[in-house]
Amino acid sequence: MTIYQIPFPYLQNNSERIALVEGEKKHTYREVNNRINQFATGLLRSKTDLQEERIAFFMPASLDYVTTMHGVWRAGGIAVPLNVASAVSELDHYLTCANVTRMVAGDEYQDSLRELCASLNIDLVSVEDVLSEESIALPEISAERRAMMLFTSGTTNKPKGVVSTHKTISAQITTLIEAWEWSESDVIPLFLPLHHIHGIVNILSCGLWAGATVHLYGKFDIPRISKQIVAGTYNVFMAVPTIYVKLIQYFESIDEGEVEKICNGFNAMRLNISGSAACPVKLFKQWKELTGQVLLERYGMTEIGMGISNPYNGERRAGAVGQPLPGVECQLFDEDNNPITDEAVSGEIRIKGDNVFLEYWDNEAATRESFKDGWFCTGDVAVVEDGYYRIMGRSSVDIIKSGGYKLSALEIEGVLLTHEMIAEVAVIGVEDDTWGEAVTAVVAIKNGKSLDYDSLKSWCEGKMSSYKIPKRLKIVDALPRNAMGKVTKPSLKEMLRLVGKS
Ligand code: MCA
Ligand code: AMP
Repeated sequence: MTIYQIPFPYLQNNSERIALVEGEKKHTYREVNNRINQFATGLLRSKTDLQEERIAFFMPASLDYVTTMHGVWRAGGIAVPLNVASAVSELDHYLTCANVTRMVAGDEYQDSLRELCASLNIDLVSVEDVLSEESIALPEISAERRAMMLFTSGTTNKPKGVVSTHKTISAQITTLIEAWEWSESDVIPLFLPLHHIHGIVNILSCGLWAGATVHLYGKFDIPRISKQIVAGTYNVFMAVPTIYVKLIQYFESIDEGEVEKICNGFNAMRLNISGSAACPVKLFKQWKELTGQVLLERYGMTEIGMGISNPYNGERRAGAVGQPLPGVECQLFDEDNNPITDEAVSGEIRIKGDNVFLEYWDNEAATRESFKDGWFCTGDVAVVEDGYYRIMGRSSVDIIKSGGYKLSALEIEGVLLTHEMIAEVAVIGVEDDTWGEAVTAVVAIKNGKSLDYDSLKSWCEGKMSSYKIPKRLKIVDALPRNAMGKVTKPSLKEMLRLVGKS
């Protein structure tokens, strides 16, 4: 038997159950397993172990994606799934930072990646190019070996590579299987991007580990997904708050009878989950009124997978994220690094457990700074009320959560500052009903120049992923600064929030 550390039992046992559904195509676990082995064999070529070679891939949710991810794991490489919505200019950083040597891309992306890969000496291939006719014995890989690198924005200019081991990923999956009672009878749609934990671990990996069926969508295609919901295909649904908002907006655009059918489809499910950003209490209540579903909100982070969750059985509280998951240690700390033991006193969430990542790739200093006494410091502030954690905010104003994506204000500012009209800029996230926070650029323009929103937006295209492009532009004479010369972002944020409400 093949030995590798992330033990997906239904794949290893060649189950004849359906693992993946891609449009009209259905793939059994046996079929997927064989394809993964052929791919891993092809990756190895004459080697016996990839020895943590970084293999990037650029493709939407598909059989090819699963083949590549698991193939890299089984051959002993580090999987580096990239965001297919990235601007090519952003990919350079990911590929260079991770020292990627091979890139597996879907046919539709090959042309746009060719020049970049050639300039970085990266072998650009497709899954078909790699697949071998036969399967050889694959390497035995210890649990501590590095398995995956995901890029996350932080308080530094450029995204950092978060490295997880086979053990980390297994722990992140198994805690959710236990807590949310995954089983082989589950059927779930997957429409979230596959370069983040939410799509990769919570949906795809939990589904495949549990022997469930995962329906793959290239994007959040509301009409197609709704049709399946009406047909009663799914019993579990996981999404970011923006998706629930967008579904409600969609309901407002279609006739009442259709809305009722879709809501009945949701009502019949065993579980609806919201996460990746705060679920407003108003949204929690609206969803319950429409569908009868009490959303299960949970809290996670790229570096830890999921940490805290409302209970599957028991009260799911609006505006709260619940209790630490099985195997996850969670403690609030005050600013002097003292653990907080009193309820109702807020502090930073710190996490310990097998679910916690190994390191930021090639960045010892950042790794060291993010741990204190063995605890991973999340930068999120919470309070415990009556046994339930409630997220109060983040310690950094330079992190923005828009539609579930974590964005670095500094990274966006860095690009905007190269605009010839812009003298100074502060990027902030302003409270927004659809996106949670809307990226907003507060700009002081150079003397004698002018700038309007539309021209700024088109200038940004191609320079950053489209979801990072500011949704709003506010022109000011000069940025407000404190006595130290630092831009006072919290007061700017508050000012623009109030303007937005008026
Ligand atoms: C799309 N647009 C956005 C966003 N997404 N703008 C701001 N923020 C966004 N998140 C913009 C596009 O640039 C485009 O702008 C317009 O909206 C339509 O784009 P489209 O792709 O059609 O939009 P959509 O399909 O409706 O996408 C919205 C979405 C997507 C489905 C909510 O953003 C999404 O999949 N978000 C989830 C991300 C995620 O999985 N995060 C988890 C990471 P224009 O029209 O101007 O060109 S967090 C995580 O993993 C941790 C561990 C956790 O806790 O879960
Ligand atoms: P990411 O690094 O993209 O995985 O984003 C992780 C961040 O998302 C966390 O540090 C939190 O700030 C935020 N987050 C995730 N889930 C929630 C939630 N349920 N409520 C509030 N914030 C959340």
